[in-house]
Amino acid sequence: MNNHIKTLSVSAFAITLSSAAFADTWRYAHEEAADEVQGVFAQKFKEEIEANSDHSVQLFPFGTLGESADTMEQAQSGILQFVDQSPGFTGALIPEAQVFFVPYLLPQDETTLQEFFRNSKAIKELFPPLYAEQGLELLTMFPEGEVCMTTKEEVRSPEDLSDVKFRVMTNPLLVESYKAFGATPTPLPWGEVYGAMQTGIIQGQENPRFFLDSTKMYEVTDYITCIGHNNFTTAVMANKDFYDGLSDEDKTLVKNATDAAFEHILGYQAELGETSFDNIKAAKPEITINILSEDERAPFMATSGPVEEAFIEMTGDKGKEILDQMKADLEAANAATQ
Ligand code: 6CS
Repeated sequence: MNNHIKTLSVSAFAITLSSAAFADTWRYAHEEAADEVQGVFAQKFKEEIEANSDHSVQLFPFGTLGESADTMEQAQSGILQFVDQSPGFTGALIPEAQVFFVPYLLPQDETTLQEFFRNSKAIKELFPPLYAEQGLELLTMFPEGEVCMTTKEEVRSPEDLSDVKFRVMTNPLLVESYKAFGATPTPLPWGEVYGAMQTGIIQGQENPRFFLDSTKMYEVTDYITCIGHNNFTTAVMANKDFYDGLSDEDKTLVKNATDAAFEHILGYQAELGETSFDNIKAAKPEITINILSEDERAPFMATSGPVEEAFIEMTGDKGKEILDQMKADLEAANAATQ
């Protein structure tokens, strides 16, 4: 081989090596199906990463790698680079994230809600160090829609929940919240919920409107009741060692992809919230959907103070700081959207 050819083939080898070193496949797991809200967010993130770099993103929807607790462990250990886990499952790891289960804390008005998620100091400044302590880089949090209850019997007041074993995500504050609502809370991972409703092990559960439709939860339930107590929040994070090891260019890539997916999902989930009850009524005309009046909501709303206290007992000064900041952020969002 003459020297010229030798140099050429060595540099071709070097180019192959360098692109192998920098063009990675990043694994990203989420808690929903590919066409549900978390899946649509993840797909947009993947498209942005792949359109703007040589990296590729492999998506793992719910069920492919286990339950939420499993994918969180995989993300913490670095098997996964990205994970979407909702605060509903993060209670044991980051107790402060349970603040999202103080009833009636988040606003019902969609514009105010979006303003809050865009600008919240609690989300952007106070939560990231708490996730970092668990080996996670918090990338964003976003809403998935108004949470409503589905039950076998009609619910008009807390008394109607007194004989109801009500499934909640595995989260101590959500347990407190449903105790305060009068039910017998039963924490279960998501994969067990449809079967448990079908067989009568539980008689109630809650989820955002779109999820009641997309998971066909209406098939195993007769009443949907909305009391305006919450909006489903989820969080996307990266393994912290992986994230810290990224070049500045790749950190910017991840940030831009997150921002694009965040903007995309805000509008997407709001539209789904509008159409999902029509779909449910079309699929099961005999279902009853009750949006409780202000008067009917009053006893549920009265639980927010005691549940807030339970939250502060569980989380101490740090939790109080977050709750106070959330309230300040919500006031600011309210003022900005009046
Ligand atoms: O209730 C649950 O467990 C599930 N709900 C939603 C809306 N997303 C994922 C979560 O696992």
